[in-house]
Amino acid sequence: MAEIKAQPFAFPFRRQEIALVVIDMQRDFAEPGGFGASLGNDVGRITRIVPDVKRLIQGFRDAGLPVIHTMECHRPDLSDLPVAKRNRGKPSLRIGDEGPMGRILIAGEPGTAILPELAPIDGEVVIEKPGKGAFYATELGNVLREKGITQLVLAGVTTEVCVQTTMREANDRGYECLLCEQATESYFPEFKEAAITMIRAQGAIVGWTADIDDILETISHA
Ligand code: TIU
Repeated sequence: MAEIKAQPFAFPFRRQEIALVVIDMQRDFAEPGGFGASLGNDVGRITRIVPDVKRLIQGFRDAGLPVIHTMECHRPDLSDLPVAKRNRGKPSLRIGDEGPMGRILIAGEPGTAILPELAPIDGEVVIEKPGKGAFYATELGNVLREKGITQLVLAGVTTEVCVQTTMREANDRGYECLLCEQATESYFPEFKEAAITMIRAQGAIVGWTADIDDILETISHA
């Protein structure tokens, strides 16, 4: 059986059952004036991983493997936004407020869009999610079931918030999850390192982590 070199041990690769899930590579988390910046974060860290996320997406496309994108966003009437989420963090601009890129984290607004370099292409599933995890209140579980997917490679932002939450949701649902270390980022480098370490601890208690080149190497020969 093919394997991807990974930690804490090799990831058992099943070509027919694997998909890439790219979490929340949106302008709101990566550009000044968006949600991430409104929480006081240095958003420049996020843009630095764009070339590697792009390379990973291209590798999956070239191998004919599915790519799924997620976007953290809410309905314009805020009916899917808990008051507790809106008020959390005392942001300078709250979700739904008008910012320089449109309304913060609202579906259809310019700032909520996926970064143009990483935009989905025709046929790729885009999941709009109101929570940090991509399974809560979305169609992701059904989409994966219909495609026969049981293994997820994860990329995107931020490592310890939406990526890790999604990975934990997936792990509890029985998916085998592999996090691409170079294609994920946090506003806090120490949180990225800690998330990677805790995910693969205890014999991959949440999942595996791997180097981007090791993932691309295996999928390119599949
Ligand atoms: N604030 C933060 O680190 N992340 C989020 O709010 N959302 C995602 O991680 N996508």
